[in-house]
Amino acid sequence: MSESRAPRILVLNGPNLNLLGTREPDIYGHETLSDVQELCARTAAAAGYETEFLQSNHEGVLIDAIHAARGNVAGIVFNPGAFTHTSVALADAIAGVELPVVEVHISNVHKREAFRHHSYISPVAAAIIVGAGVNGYALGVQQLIQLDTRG
Ligand code: CA2
Repeated sequence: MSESRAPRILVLNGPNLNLLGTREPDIYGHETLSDVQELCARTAAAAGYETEFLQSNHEGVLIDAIHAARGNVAGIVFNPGAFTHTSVALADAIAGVELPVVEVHISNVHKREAFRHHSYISPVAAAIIVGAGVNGYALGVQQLIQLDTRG
C-alpha cells in the first residue's frame, strides 16, 4: 500500500527578499528569510502540511514556479516584492493557475511611498496580509490551510 504525501503549500518570495534581516531593519525587522522558512514550515506542520520555499530575483523564475505549482500545492503564500507594483505578467500567471494565493507584505505598504500603494497582484489574490511583519507569512499559511480544509 502506498502512503499519501502530506498536502503542500508553496511559499514564494520575490526580488531582494534574500536580503531580509541584513539591511533596513526599521522597515523589515531583524528576521532573515531562513527564519521565515522555518516559521512557515512549523506553522504548516502543526496542521499536517508541508511547505516548499523559493526566493528569486527573476520575474520569469517566479512565473515558472507559479505554473509548476498547479495541481501540486493547496495554494501559494506570495510576497512578490517590488514586482507587486509592476508585474502584469505575475498577475496573469496567478489568474491562469486557479490556485488560491495569499499576497503578503512585511511592511505596511500603505504607510509608505505612493508607488507602493498599487498592487497588480491584489485583484487576483484570495487574501492580502500587509504590515504584520514576518508573522504575515504564518497568517498566510494558516489562511490557505483554512481554505483547503473548510472550502
Ligand atoms: O513589505 C514588503 O514585504 C514588500 O513586498 C517588500 C519589497 C517592497 O518593494 C514592497 O513594496 C513591499 C522590498 C523587498 C526588499 O527586501 C529587503 C529586505 C531587507 C533589506 C533590503 C531589501
